Amino acid sequence: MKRIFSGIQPTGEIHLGNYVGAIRNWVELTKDYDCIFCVVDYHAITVEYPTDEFKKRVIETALILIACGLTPDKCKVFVQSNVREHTELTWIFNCVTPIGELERMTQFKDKSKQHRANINMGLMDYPVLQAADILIYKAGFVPVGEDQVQHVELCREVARKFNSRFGELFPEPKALLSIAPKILGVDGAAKMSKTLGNYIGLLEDEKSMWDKLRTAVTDVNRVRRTDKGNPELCNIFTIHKAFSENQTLLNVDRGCRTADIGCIDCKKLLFTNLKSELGPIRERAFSLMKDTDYVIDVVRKGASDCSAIAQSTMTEVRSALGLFT
Ligand code: AQP
Repeated sequence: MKRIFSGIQPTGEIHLGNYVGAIRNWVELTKDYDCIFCVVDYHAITVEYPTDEFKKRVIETALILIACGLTPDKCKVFVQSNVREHTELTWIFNCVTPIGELERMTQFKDKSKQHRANINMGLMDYPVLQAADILIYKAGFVPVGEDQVQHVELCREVARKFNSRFGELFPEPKALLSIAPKILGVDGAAKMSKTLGNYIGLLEDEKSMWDKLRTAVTDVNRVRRTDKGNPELCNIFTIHKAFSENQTLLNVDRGCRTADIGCIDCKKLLFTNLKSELGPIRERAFSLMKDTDYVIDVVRKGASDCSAIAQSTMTEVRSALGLFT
């Protein structure tokens, strides 16, 4: 069975972009693949974060993954820093990764602008740690949103460079995109992102969800209710595609283009469908919040299983490098 690896940062509330761009697809993939999912806490420390809240954020992130359906009977879920071999392999990969490749990464450039006061080595090395996360499990596929495709490409290059210098050890993993690989934020401009704050959170209360949805930017050329819109230019329609049936999509598409329906009508339909899909997930999440010991047990067991795989890969790596062990 082919193996899949993917990760999510504990940098804040998990949002609709994370869900339809990644997590929902991860749940589907557990049916056909041996899946490993990771809360990547070492990636999250590349930017400023509140240390006193960090453990809680890590557990909440794992809790949401489980509530979405990534249960221990279907896959492994663990916390990155609990399997120390990831950082050991990162050092080795650093020695085969060209600096020029890291400098041209879009995320590095964006985050460097966002965090001018702390452009640290970790921010630049982020994709190398990601390559180690993936390759330490010899994963063949990496289901991600569009923003991470460039990093998966770099991971392939790291694997190639390692293999050509030290011998064939790693596969070249491929990115797998979901049906909604890029969801914009409620501003309709930037990618929906935890740190940009332009998101709708999976566990937000319904009133706040609706307030954000109601005021979210649609097709900017549709100024008045009577103007005809273009769904292809509307981020709300992109989200609709992830949550609504074909017939609803056809009706919304036609209604928008003819101005038979307004943006609020369209958003109300979406909100109904959002609530019906997210309702059970939210219920499970709220019930897991009363039993965080269960979540901790899941990630501890996940880490123990993953450590065994990671240690075995590192034995091969050390031998390929000719290290004294
Ligand atoms: N807006 C998005 N649309 C589609 N997919 C998305 N993903 C994130 N945002 C969108 C995918 O979700 C997975 C987990 O992402 P992450 O938490 O590791 O990091 P990220 O991509 O940097 O997400 P954020 O919310 O933007 O986090 P911050 O603000 O902390 O940087 C990934 O597969 C990602 O592609």
